Amino acid sequence: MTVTTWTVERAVEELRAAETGRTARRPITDDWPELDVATAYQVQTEFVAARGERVIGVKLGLTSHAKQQRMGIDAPLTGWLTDGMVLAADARVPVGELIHPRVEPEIVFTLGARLQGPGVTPATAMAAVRTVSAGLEVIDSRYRDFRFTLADVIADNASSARFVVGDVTRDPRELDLALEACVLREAGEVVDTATGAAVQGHPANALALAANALADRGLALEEGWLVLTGGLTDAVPFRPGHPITAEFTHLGTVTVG
Ligand code: OOG
Ligand code: MG
Repeated sequence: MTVTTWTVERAVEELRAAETGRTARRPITDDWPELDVATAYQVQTEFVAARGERVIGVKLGLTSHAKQQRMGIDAPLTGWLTDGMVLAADARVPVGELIHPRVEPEIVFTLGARLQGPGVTPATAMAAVRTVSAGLEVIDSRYRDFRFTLADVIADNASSARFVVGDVTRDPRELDLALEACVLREAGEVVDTATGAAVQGHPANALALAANALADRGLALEEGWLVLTGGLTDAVPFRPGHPITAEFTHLGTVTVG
């Protein structure tokens, strides 16, 4: 019989070491196959707390077919956003601080009211939204080759690293976000396209999903928080000198270089 010596604390230490040492590791579940989703969310909370930063919102992961297919996981998940993850508009990707960054376009909500599940519908979710913006998320899995199970990626705070939010803010009630289009370019070349419908049929569904999933853990989305609703397309590996741009129909253009 093998006795596992893994604990939440040990998993947090391993992920922190991978992040600060910029060394991808093998999936935690290779060493700790018993790691379940509930325990993985405990690891996630402690892993983020270890950064010593302020939580400013929530991200959804694996909300689009493109992302689910690429990562081989068909369940959406949530992670935390902190003030230390924010990049200024047109910022450089801090490649010297990251392992193997990838970039993906997202639709971003700013909440004008607290949103607490259970029972949040897309309509009640949207009633809590103040503005909608374009964003680019820079993900950076602490696992080698971005290879992980659902529990692994939850523990790793959904591969969070950095993100940038565009400076155009719109009232989502004036737009049909399912039809909001995004053209993703790398060094000027179109690499992918999508509309907001890629995210759970409509980004409002992703927001409701986040509120209800957090409620299962006794948590809520707070007024003023940002919510990244999940990559609309597959993520693009970042290469210095090859800026990535997401151009949206009504939400403007966001670039990281
Ligand atoms: C997991 C993070 C997923 C998204 O928007 O789907 C995510 C990964 O792809 O490494 O941020
Ligand atoms: Mg993302």
